[in-house]
Amino acid sequence: MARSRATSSSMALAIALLFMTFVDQSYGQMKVGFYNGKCGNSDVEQIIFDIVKTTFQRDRKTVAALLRLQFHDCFVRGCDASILLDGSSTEKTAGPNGSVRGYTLIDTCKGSLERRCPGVVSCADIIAIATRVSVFLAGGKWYNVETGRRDGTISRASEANSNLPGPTTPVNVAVQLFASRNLTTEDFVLLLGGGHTVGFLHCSFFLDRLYNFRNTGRADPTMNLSTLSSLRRTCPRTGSNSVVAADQTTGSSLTVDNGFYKAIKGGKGVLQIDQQISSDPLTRNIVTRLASTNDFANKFGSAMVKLGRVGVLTGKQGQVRKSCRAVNSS
Ligand code: HEM
Ligand SMILES: *[C@@H]1O[C@H](CO)[C@@H](O)[C@H](O)[C@H]1NC(C)=O
Ligand SMILES: *[C@@H]1O[C@H](CO)[C@@H](O)[C@H](O)[C@H]1NC(C)=O
Ligand SMILES: CC(=O)N[C@H]1CO[C@H](CO)[C@@H](O)[C@@H]1O
Repeated sequence: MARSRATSSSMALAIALLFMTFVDQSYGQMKVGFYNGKCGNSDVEQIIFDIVKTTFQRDRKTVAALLRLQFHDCFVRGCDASILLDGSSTEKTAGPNGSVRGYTLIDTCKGSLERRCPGVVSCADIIAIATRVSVFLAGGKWYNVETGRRDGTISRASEANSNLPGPTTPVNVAVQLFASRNLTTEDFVLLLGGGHTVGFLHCSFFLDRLYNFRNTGRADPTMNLSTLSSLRRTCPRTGSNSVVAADQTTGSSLTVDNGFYKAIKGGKGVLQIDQQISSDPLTRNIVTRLASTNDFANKFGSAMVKLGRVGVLTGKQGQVRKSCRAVNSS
């Protein structure tokens, strides 16, 4: 009796172990500290930290560049650095990517790492590590990033055009788009607000709200009137290529904080979707909570970690590129 119980429990253990091995393979081998001991005596995350810090100290907008870069990479074919590939019709040539920046910073990190340990650190992981560093330097809480991603070999402009949401995408559609990437409604609100708390927006993306909202010939009635007149000064009806802060809370536009949620609660959202998450029944309670508690500070990092899991290539999938801008020639 006792013996057969022992046998069946060791059987169960063996099955559990087998199952865990299987799960481990199918869900990939990402983990915190994947590069520990893999780059000679060099600390991969420290090398990236130092480079991002130098760039950030020259230009605090580096955090916006990297957050948007990671979002656009992960939403198209997963977090596989496909956005970095050069070519005549790759993702970076697509309309929604027109103002994405940060490519040379990633090149600098890659160059430094290739000199120390060639072919070890993927470009997809560099994006995730560098973005985390910039979030921390801009006032966000430190979060541990999982690493072990491999780089993709395919990049298509058409896929960027069809997978990235736009400023007038309805909230419920955006929620679905995030859900299809295993991101909850709260993750969506955290990520949109965490990105747009530091970003700058070109007039063309919200001009309709200032002058001719849904062809009414008037401004969007949900916009705060003092924000409306200020945005109209920066963005006249025609001809402006200026930018305004997506976070209209005074003094908060370069900091990773919950200022964005406070701003949209006061009608100061700049993009249509930014304003709408404060009133849509799917998201408004989350916005209210993030505007008035420490939840954003505590949860943004884990939402970024989940963003970093979307569609990753691991193990023997993909490759580790030699240059982030080109697929390895075989
Ligand atoms: C429904 C979701 C989203 C929509 C429709 C959207 C749309 C946009 C648009 C239209 C711009 C303006 C680009 C320009 O003026 O050149 C922008 C900027 C930006 N977005 Fe989003 N976005 C979304 C979600 C996110 C997320 C999840 C993040 C990051 C976690 C993010 C980060 C940024 C940043 C940082 C900028 C400013 C870039 C800069 O200043 O260089 N966005 N977004
Ligand atoms: C609009 O913004 C102004 C200036 O920040 C603020 O005093 C006012 O309360 C806001 N209006 C509404 C309706 O939220
Ligand atoms: C979502 O999660 C499931 C189960 O963990 C996984 O199989 C799937 O690949 C994930 N989807 C994306 C887009 O990452
Ligand atoms: C870096 C890059 O290729 N940017 C392109 C993004 O898309 C716009 C619009 O198609 C192009 O004008 C940019 O050159």
